[in-house]
Amino acid sequence: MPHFRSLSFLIFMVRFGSLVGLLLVLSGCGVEGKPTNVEPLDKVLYSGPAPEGLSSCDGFQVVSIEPGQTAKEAIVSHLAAEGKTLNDVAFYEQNRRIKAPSEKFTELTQVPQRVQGMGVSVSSSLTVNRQAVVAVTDGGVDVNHIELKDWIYVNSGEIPGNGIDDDGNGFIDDVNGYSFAPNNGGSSVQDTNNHGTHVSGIVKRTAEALGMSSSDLKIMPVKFMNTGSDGTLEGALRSIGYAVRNGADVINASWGSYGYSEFLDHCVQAAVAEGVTFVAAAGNGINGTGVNNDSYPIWPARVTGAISVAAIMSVGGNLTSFSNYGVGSVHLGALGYQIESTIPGNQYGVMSGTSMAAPAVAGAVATLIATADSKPTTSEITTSLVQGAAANTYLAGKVISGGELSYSGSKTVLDSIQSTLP
Ligand SMILES: [Ca+2]
Ligand SMILES: [Ca+2]
Repeated sequence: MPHFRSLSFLIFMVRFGSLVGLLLVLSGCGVEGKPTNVEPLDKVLYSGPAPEGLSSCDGFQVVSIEPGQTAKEAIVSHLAAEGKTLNDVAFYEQNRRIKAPSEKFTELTQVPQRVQGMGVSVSSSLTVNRQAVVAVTDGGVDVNHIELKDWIYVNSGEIPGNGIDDDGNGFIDDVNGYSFAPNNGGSSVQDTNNHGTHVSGIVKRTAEALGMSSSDLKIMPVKFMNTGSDGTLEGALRSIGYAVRNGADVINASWGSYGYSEFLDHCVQAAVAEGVTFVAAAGNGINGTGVNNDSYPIWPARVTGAISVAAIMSVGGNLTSFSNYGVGSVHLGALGYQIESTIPGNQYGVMSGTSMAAPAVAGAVATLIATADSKPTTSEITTSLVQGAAANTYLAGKVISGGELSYSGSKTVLDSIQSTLP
């Protein structure tokens, strides 16, 4: 039987080899002046006159760019028709494609790792004081997966399938989250590329290993990609806005871009200001080799207030060769090499990447939030993760904490912070 299991993993690796190490990358201007997958789209987003808070995520206007027009010409023309000028606009950006980079295929050389090994074991049972919701902004989630279905967020105010926005949140039939994926928006959040279901399984397994149950943690699927390469900046922004406005405590972003986006920067900062912990992958390097995010920032991981996560080989082990790092920009490491988790159709698969490390932190953060005496602030969570990280000699000088995810260490720090409050 164990042999059979290994075989099925190998088959999976072959079938889904292109997804191993997948980190979805917003295309944009590249590092060292080289463009990376720049694919601007025929829309321009603008916000004005003063985008405040979450309006950066979903309060912008979208204008089509006609053939032969630049983004600026399109918006100037559009504004002129309304008797306005660029002075009435806070900022604008051309919409762009989200692409998956070509990642180095990582051979399966050892028994797949399960998140339970990730320094997250606890001896005592948990006292859960509140439910925590983790939004997985990604390519959708198989909400019917036998391991995940009980853990999926349910919008109790929404009657499914009746074509009516019963809870009046602006989204029809959003009973399990919502999709902002190109040409596939709507109430179905079903995963069509494996990545989001794999990420969700890591969130669930991490929290479960810490003692959380399906009533303590809910995973909110917010989809903005279909294939892993066809998402847009617009969809990413709307996904974050949806998650925050509909009760997420934590947002996981296993995607990123080396190209700066003013909208994304404002949007993520707004999410954090609303009290949502934003956990992002530090990135899988450039051409498969990790780079220093201090010099080559990746977004949204680098946004002020976000928590950036690097991928390590094993508990106490080195950084993976593909993982980005940065003593001034990446907060901590977590397991991100050959991780077993869920994929659609009641299947299981192995993937490597900072995409896998981030949701381990998201699951631990959800557990910290659920078990704290009073709901922690985002800065309390960040302090707890950094100060409570387990020292790892390979990560000294590589990440802010010099260490890797430790739930028990973080819990101790958080309890200490909260006990000294008046
Ligand atoms: Ca609704
Ligand atoms: Ca409905």
